[in-house]
Parts: sequence; C-alpha cells; structure tokens
Amino acid sequence: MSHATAAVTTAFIQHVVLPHYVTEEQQCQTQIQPLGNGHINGTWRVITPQITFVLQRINTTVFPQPWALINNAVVIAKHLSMAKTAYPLAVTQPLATLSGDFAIDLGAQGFWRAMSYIANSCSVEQLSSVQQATQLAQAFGQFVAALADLNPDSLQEVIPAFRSLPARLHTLQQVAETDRLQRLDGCRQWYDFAFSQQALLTELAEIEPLLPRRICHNDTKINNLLFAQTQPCPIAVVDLDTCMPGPLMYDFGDMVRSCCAAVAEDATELQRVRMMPDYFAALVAGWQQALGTTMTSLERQSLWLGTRVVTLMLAVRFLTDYLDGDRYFRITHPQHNLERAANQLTLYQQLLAQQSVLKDVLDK
Ligand code: GN1
Ligand code: MG
Repeated sequence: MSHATAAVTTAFIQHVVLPHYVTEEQQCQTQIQPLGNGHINGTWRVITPQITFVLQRINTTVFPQPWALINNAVVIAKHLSMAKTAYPLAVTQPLATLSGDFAIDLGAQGFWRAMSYIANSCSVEQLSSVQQATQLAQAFGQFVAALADLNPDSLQEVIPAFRSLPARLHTLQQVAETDRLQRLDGCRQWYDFAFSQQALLTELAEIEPLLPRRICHNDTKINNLLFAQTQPCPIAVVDLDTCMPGPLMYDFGDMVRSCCAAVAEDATELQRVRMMPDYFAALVAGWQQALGTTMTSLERQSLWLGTRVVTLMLAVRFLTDYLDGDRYFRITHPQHNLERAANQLTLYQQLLAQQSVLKDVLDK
C-alpha cells in the first residue's frame, strides 16, 4: 500500500469506521497503525487511551458471506474460553460496536470487525530455532485439541471446497482455458507440472473419505501464531477466518510447508527451496505432544499425504490467481503470484525428493 493510500485509509477509518466503536471524545486521541502481513484482509491496530484493539476490513471477494466468519469467531472464542481441559493460550475476543454488533457492513465502504489485541505479542515470518518449531506445533495442536469436543456442524463453511485439490485444479483449468491476460504461455511448465500429479489425486481419493471431520484452523502458517515479545514462547493462535470442519492432515501440512522451508514462500532463488529435516522433526514432536491422544491412527498416517496435498494446492491457488489477474492474494509486484507458485511447486518437488528422510521421522 502506498503512503498516500495508507493516509486516505487511516483518515477513512478515523472518520467513518471508528465512530461505531469509540465515543467522539476518544476519537481524537486515537492512533491507527497497519498490523501484520496477511495476504487477504486489511488489518490495523487501534490505540485509544482506554483500550487497544484490532480492526479488520474483511475482503468480501474472498469471503462473500462475511457474517458466517463473524459468527464462527464468536462460537470459537466462547468455546476456547470455556474449554474443559484448560486451553493454555490467549484467545482473541470479538469486540462489539457501540450498538452491540460484532461487525459493521458499510456496503461499498467495506465490511469491518474488531477484536481484542493481545498485548506484548509479535508475529514472526521465520522460525529462529528448532525449539520454536516444537512450540509452534504444540500451539496449533493445542488449538485443534481444544476444539475437538465442539460439534463440527456448529461452524459454517466460510469458503466452499477450500481444501479440495480436485476443485482447485478444476478452477485452474477453467481460468487457463480463458487465459484472459494471455499469461499461460509464460508459465506452461508449472501448469503442466501441477496437472501431472495423478497418483497423488488417486491416493487422496482413497484416503480422504475415511478421515474424521473435525474443526481445523486451516491457515497454520508461521505468522498466524503470536509469540511473546520478550521471550520466544507462543501466546495466541490468530486468524481464525478459515476455521472449518475438515481433515486434520492439512493443518499439519500447512505448518510444515510454511515452517520447514529454508526460504520464504515467495523467494525466487528456487535452488535454495528445500525442506529442513531438523525443523520437520521438531514440528512432528510438538504436534504429537499436543494431539497424540486426540488423533486416530488413520489421521496419523494421513499427515504425509496432507503435507504434499496442501503444498501442491497452495501452488495451484497462486498459479490460478496469477492467470486470473491477481484478484485474490495481495501482491507487491506484477509477477508475485507466479513467483509464489513456482516456489511452492518447487517445495512440493523437494518434499518428494526428501520423502524417505521425512517419512522416516513421521513413521518413528
Ligand atoms: C492466505 O491471510 P493469510 O495471509 O493468513 C490464505 C491462506 C494461504 C496463505 C498463504 C483466506 O492467508 O489460505 O495458505 O495466504 N488465506 C485465505 O500464505 O485464502
Ligand atoms: Mg494471517
């Protein structure tokens, strides 16, 4: 976002959105700062003399039914706050407007919601030790474990077929057939590679229907876990927008693809894209500690499948968005989505190349 746009947005928030949350007197003493690095929603920290909170503009292209997401957040926060076995992490609480609603729909001016800010927290883009990897897997695992006794049907499906690789491939094929921006020729090798993984689809079709449906986070990447500012320990799982029922294997896999890669998900030096087995082992240990007694043996066996599928699926989503004119993921430069797709497809290839080492860790 340019400085000019940021200034307009801040002024807009100040004069149009904040009056729904704070009194007129508090408004003039309020600071508004951009927060986080998410690819989808706009996020700000709002600091008033009385309270600091998080304000978000929900991307309604990605979430066409934003009230489903809001209702889910309320159900989850309530469940975690009253969890039977104490949930050890902080919970972000949805905040109501002055008139008592958990969101405000301003039509063309956006769909806005607020939630509590977790003090003294920070997010990281890369882990700095294997101990931190274990902590991260424990935290995401504790989140899923705490939701294990919540009926999956109490949450609404916010994005249909969000975790369906066949549906994602189908959309990619449709977008490529139109090729509105004539970008396909420039990425044909990646496109063809994505469609060459038939054996994975067969394996998925055999196993996925047998897996239990449970409430999953569905976006377990590094920067969706807040750490304490003063010491490297997790304090809260955030970004619950895609919490939905589904198979557990994708939460494990998404953690692996985002934490065990040697470089960031949009790094362009593809020769440096590879998996770090020691981080992988640390994640497996943390996941096992948090979910060992909750996971069924089939869920345990499916973790390697979930890792490969979720990595390929994200690559397919980035490639689709590139061909479709970058309408879904926020980009900072024209080839950004193609670079992300190439990176994630390379990571997927690396998963296959490093399979025997990684699977040994899982099977131990
Ligand atoms: C998006 O919003 P953010 O950056 O936490 C995306 C995830 C992807 C991720 C890739 C709703 O997450 O599915 O895995 O980017 N969220 C949505 O970095 O599509
Ligand atoms: Mg996020």
